[in-house]
Amino acid sequence: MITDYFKIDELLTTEQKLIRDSVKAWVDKNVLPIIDDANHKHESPIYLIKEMGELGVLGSFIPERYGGSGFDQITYGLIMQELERGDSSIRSTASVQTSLVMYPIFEFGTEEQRKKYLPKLASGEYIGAFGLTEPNHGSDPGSMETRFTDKGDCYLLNGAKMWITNAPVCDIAVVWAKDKENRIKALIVEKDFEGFSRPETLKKWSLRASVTGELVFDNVKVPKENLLPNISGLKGPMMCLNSARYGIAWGVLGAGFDCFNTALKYSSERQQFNKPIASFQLIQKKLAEMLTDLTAAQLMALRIGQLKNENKATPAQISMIKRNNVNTALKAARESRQILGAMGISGDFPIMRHMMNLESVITYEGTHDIHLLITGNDITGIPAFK
Ligand code: TGC
Ligand code: FAD
Repeated sequence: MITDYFKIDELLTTEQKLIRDSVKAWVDKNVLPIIDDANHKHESPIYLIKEMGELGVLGSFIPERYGGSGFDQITYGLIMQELERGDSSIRSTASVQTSLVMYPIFEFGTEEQRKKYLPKLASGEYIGAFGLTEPNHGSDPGSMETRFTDKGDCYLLNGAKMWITNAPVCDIAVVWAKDKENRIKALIVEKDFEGFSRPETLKKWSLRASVTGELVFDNVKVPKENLLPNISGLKGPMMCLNSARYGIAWGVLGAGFDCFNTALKYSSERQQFNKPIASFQLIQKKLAEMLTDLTAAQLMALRIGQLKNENKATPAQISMIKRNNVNTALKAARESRQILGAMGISGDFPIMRHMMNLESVITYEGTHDIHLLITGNDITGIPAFK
């Protein structure tokens, strides 16, 4: 098993390694035995969220006084890596809860909102969702149609969000909507609010162990105290995405290395033409290139983690690494699947499951091409989106 070709562990603190190893042990015990079945059945093991809360992986960088763990950004990344080694759906739950629900409440909310929601989200008592994408607006969230109007004693919310992780099982959703001046704001919508429904999106061939759905608002009355007061504009959801995209850049390393190691072991044992297939140059090329690319992606993750800890990581750097690392992991999954031949499609190995999951990860949180355009904009000063 190779997961650290460049001795990156020597650059981690004892605490970072201890936390990483405890999450690894938890994944081995609780995720690996059930995850293939969950994917086959298209069922989410969302019951694991309470244990994830006990483990301290929900709100890992949120201060302890709000129920979080107060860990640094590299620890957050290492946690995401171990969770996604289990399955992208497990990492998705932790990253949505942490970066897309707890982070905006912590960063843009009032003290009352923090105290009311953060401890319950940290423990897993509450499940959170993040509503940005709409049926007509995915890559271009600035054109969203969901709106709220001021009715004096409350806000009235109308519209719909689509492709929302954990929507059908969420207790609260952080929903981005426009006010009458077209300013993008965030509202906390609770599951029991009248007029709020959350239909499930079925028949997914990817992230089958994660529940996805819509958030539909039909004249939903939202109490005024549920508006996050300290943010206005598209930069609000984008700041949340910076955090989640960073976590994904680490997370996919878990899936990528799991594929690589599965292929390495299989190719050492599988004999064809009276030799292990690992002895053939074409197999070695695949393995060597995979490890090179995964190791480079790992080093990028560590460096961006250091920059995040110093509050110096730019959104464009995060876009670059999200794009690079997801693509690297997906390529590793595709190459590994080939190395296993027919066995590559079997549920006895994790490769096809990771590969199908990564086909979502390369699209959500900004598509592969959108991140390329963000890099293009950053280096030329010319936005090519429009
Ligand atoms: P643009 O004109 O470039 O910017 C508008 C305002 O937003 C600010 N901004 C950012 N601020 C902080 N961080 C970033 N990354 C930012 N990107 C943009 C910008 O400075 C500006 O601020 P201001 O104050 O000047 O107004 O925006 P645009 O309309 O041209 O759109 C470009 C952009 C960046 C939105 C687009 O390229 C993009 O990123 N689209 C992707 C959308 C996306 O990622 N959606 C993700 C939905 S959530 C999700 O997928 C969760 S999956 C979870 C899981 O299960 O793990
Ligand atoms: P589109 O924006 O319609 O893009 C389609 C294609 O056009 C892409 O290839 C794209 O790169 C390309 N394209 C678009 N604009 C340009 C351009 N200017 N130049 C060149 N090419 C362009 N969203 C949430 O808000 N919350 C969630 O929790 C969430 N969870 C998700 C879970 C899953 C499993 C999936 C699959 C998606 C989830 N999403 C979520 C939605 C996700 O963020 C969007 O799917 C993503 O942002 C892309 O939007 P879209 O699917 O509408 O694609």
